[in-house]
Amino acid sequence: VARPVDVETLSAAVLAGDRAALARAITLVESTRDDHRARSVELLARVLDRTGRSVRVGISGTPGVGKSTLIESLGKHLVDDLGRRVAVLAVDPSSRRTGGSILGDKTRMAELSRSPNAFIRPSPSSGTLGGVARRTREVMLLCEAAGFDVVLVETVGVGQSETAVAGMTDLFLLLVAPAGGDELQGVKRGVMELADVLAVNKCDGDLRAQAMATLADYGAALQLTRRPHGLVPRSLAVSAATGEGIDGLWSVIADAHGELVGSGELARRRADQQRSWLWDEVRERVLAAFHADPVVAGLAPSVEADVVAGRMLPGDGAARLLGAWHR
Ligand SMILES: Nc1nc2c(ncn2[C@@H]2O[C@H](COP(=O)(O)OP(=O)(O)O)[C@@H](O)[C@H]2O)c(=O)[nH]1
Ligand SMILES: [Mg+2]
Repeated sequence: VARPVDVETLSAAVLAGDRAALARAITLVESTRDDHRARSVELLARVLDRTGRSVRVGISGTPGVGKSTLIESLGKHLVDDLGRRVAVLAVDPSSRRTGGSILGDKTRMAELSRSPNAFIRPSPSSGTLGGVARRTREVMLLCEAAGFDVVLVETVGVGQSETAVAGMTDLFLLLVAPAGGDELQGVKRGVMELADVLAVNKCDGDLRAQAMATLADYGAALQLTRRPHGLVPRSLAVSAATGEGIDGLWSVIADAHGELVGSGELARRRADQQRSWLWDEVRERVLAAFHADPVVAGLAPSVEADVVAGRMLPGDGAARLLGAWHR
């Protein structure tokens, strides 16, 4: 976006499904420049009424579990067999220096990435999780406006990224690998509670029996998780590598989605998500304005030093900094 972008032309091209325009629109939305920010707000406003009509699926699992292979396999099924248009996005809190983008391995999605009905977009390589997540939500809207009717949002299973992804999608798919014994691979209880669908991958060859045993373990554990309003969680075994069970996986996802629509739970989930997105934006902007204040910036080092040395309580320090803020 070196040259000024005519937002009206760009939004029309995005709405017409022009992939090059979509890519340019995403670059604009991901830009941190103030003038780009203003344009991207205008762009999003122009396409807003054409968004929201996709099936949004969050996909998570530890590195190596087979997320990329699964997305390739599921994506091809959706595009080739079901005539859907699939966008693949990533929420990746890690920087390039500390491990790289999760979609860096686009080679595992070689065929899907060549399809005109698929759109694969790696996440920005760095930034706070909140910042990445905000852009991913906006990118998702752009993809919907461009006519993609399934959006797969991938995240690696670390820290809060699962919560962030579950907080912007309709359904959360947790992918696990066959495990030995009855240990549940250290999957945290909170993450289990997020899972609407759990798939044990690599159910093929020598791993088949182990995968089925793992499925039984997880199936039992899933039934014990708290589900205040949600779905009864589904679980199944698949092989992303051979494609076995991948059509069944989509049936399960589509079924669950239909149930969410029918019960009104999808509308509730999306309303909650919009509300938290609003307050995320407010928090981020308030903090940015706070840090940008010269008086606060001038005072911060000494307050920080006092707090670090134990001479001042953090609460007292915060009150002093906020008191100095010329808002
Ligand atoms: N046997 C078997 N291997 C798989 C399957 N899916 C992925 N793999 C292998 O597992 C490794 C990690 O896969 P990848 O998709 O990159 O995992 P990611 O890190 O979760 O994205 C690769 O060597 C894949 O070939 C599967 O269904 N069966
Ligand atoms: Mg991967």
